[in-house]
Amino acid sequence: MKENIINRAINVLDANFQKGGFTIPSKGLYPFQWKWDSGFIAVGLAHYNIDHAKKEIETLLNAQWDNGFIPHIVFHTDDDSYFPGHDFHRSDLHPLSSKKYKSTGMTQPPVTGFVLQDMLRIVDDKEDMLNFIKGQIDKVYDNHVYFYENRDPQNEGLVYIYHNWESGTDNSPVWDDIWDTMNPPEYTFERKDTTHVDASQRPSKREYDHYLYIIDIAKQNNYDDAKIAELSPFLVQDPLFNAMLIKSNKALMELYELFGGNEDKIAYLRKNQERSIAAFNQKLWDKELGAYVHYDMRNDKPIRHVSSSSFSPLFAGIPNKERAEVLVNTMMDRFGGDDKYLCASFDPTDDRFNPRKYWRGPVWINMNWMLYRGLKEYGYREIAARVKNDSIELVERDGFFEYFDCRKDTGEEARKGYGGDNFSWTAALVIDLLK
Ligand code: 9WN
Repeated sequence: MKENIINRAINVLDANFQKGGFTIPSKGLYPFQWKWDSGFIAVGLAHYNIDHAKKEIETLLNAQWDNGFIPHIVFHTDDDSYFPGHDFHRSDLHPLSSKKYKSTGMTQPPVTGFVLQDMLRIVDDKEDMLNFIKGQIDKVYDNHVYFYENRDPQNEGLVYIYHNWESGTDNSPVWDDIWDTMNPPEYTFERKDTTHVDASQRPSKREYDHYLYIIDIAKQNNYDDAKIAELSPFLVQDPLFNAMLIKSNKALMELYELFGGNEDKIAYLRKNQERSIAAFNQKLWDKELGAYVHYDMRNDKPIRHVSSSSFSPLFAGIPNKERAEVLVNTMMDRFGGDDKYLCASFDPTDDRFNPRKYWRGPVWINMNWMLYRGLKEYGYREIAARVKNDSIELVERDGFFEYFDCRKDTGEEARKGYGGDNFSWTAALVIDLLK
């Protein structure tokens, strides 16, 4: 059974691998290369096709801008089955954008650092992988420098995101608080996602108006970070994004230490790491909720909802033991009922929870993969095992979907997998969980 599911996962990844040296997240729905998808995908590939794993990362890093920025989508082809495409995003507006690749002008969670370390963990031929990492690591380091130098206007140790697509958790109910502060124009455009996936599982038209409006403002300012920090109606310190940065900082420091030399880079990372962890625990911890939350910098207030992003700091080793205990209790109280799979993407006790809609409640395998590892690291072996088993059970029963209903009993509906089918990171991370 285990071998069978791994073989099926390999078939998904092989079918999604493109001639250009990258893997699409899902055929039809997502026809390009996405930043954080690529990282998770490379972890799965490293188990059985090291060349593809290396290529995946190399191709992504080739699209890096001259200021260290790595875009969230690299448009390797002219495929027009996705909206908004490169002609809407216009990365050429930024003077330092890649001349080789068209891309978006926004980024995604910085997973690449810890992914390099994971690739090294997985492969047998350590020397070969170390050589590969040596050739790539400075690009990832430059990306971290970009974040600290351009995305932290108040020099706090926490970086901002200016778009919900940068968070990776696109239509999380957390953003509803921000949409309430905005009134974007009604755009006329042709949605492509809802031709691939049932509209009830995707964001609404009005939500897309907000998404496009924020990009318009960034474009009017040629994607200038300082201008965006000054003008974007969406400016958020996101716990998931910052936890990924912290996790990857740690990986980069450990890898550089392994290579020897690079003292200046290690010192830079260490200084920022300490500041980041302190600021994270001080600013993003909500004592009353017993969880980490997002902070709305534009309106200067915390966004007080619990989501799967609230637990991602476990993966990055951010809370101390006592705080981790509070956090895990919050998770089990709100998300952990026997009637549910772990872990819903949004608080099932909150009015905004929707078990079928994208980031408003369904289980996502990448979040579970990080949660599993974080829980294990803090010694919560049983809960970690439940997260792993739930993930495998959902995939085994329904297939390699993008997200899954978190309710065990969905009444009449037989299927619990939603969104894109044959979804690459679901396949990749199932391989890693099972190996
Ligand atoms: C926008 C590719 C991406 C993931 C995101 C997920 C979804 C895109 C979309 O798909 O977002 O980036 O069009 O909905 O939310 O996490 O990286 O799989």
